[in-house]
Amino acid sequence: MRHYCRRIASLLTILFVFGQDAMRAQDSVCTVAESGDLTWVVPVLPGTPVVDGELNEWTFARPAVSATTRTIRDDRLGWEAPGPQGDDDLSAVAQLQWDDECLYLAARVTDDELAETTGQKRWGSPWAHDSVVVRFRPPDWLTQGPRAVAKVPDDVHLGLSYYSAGADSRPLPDGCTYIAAKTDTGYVVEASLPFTALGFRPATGDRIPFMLIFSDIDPGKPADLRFDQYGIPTRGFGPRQLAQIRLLCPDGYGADLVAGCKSVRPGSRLDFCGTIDVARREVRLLGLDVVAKSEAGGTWRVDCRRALAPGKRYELSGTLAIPADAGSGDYVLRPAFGP
Ligand SMILES: [Ca+2]
Ligand SMILES: [Ca+2]
Repeated sequence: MRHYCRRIASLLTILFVFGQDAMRAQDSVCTVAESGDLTWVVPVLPGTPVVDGELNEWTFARPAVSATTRTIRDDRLGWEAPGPQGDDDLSAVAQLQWDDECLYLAARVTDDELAETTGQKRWGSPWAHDSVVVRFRPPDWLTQGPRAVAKVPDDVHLGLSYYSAGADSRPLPDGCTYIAAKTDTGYVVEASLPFTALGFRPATGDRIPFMLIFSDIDPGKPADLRFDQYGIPTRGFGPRQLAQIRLLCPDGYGADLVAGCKSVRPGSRLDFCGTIDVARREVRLLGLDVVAKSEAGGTWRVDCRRALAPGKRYELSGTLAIPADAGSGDYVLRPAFGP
């Protein structure tokens, strides 16, 4: 909570600086400021694919993750250690979807040589195989919050390793499953990863530190070229250096808001801050809905009309005047969007 209070204090400073953008509704203030692009946001739209190794229901026109020599070296969206010899050696695109139960991942990997894996071979490390390793840092605000469902490690690695036809896939924990299949240029992977493996029930707007690591074993090459790997998107290995998955609504945006306190008194004031990512197309923010958890508390809206452009992150901050006739109790804040 101390962290949130510091954040609120700094954002209220921003509110002062960008005061000309503030829109007032009675005594409430809601300020919206553009804060950057979505370079480090991995957008995830809702959907429930059939996980069968066929990627027919996926589109890769705008992949959530694109791992190529260019994106790693020129766009500086990740690291390589050691680096592949080019996109034919190792490159990939990946896409994600989510529903109330699972995060789904599909990846098309280009790999010039597959390390065949038989049913008799013990799996061992994902880095000893051609693998798509999915890494999460389940955030404390979800794993220790009201939607927590299971205790999980600080760092979750799931090795989605290629396996030969007739062999079994790598066993994964917590109900996670995947199918891998050979293609003319490498292999594909399709996975179903229950949110219980990340320790919480999901909600639109959730942000989860995340990266993919593509591991490549080429057994027929000289010793110094038999292994290479990409990690993307990431600026490093700390939780704040990873990119973040953002769970979006069907219209392609996601928001999370933090209030200074969850319970309010009539006539009091409530500070808040938060972010909105807009991934797909322009949307119109109408304001903030303050929704009481009990029916007696009522609901009201603070106007904050603003068009939000795609490809951008926005910071919201402000303070709400709680009406004198509002009921006491717990409230949640929700951004309201409309035409
Ligand atoms: Ca290769
Ligand atoms: Ca390989």
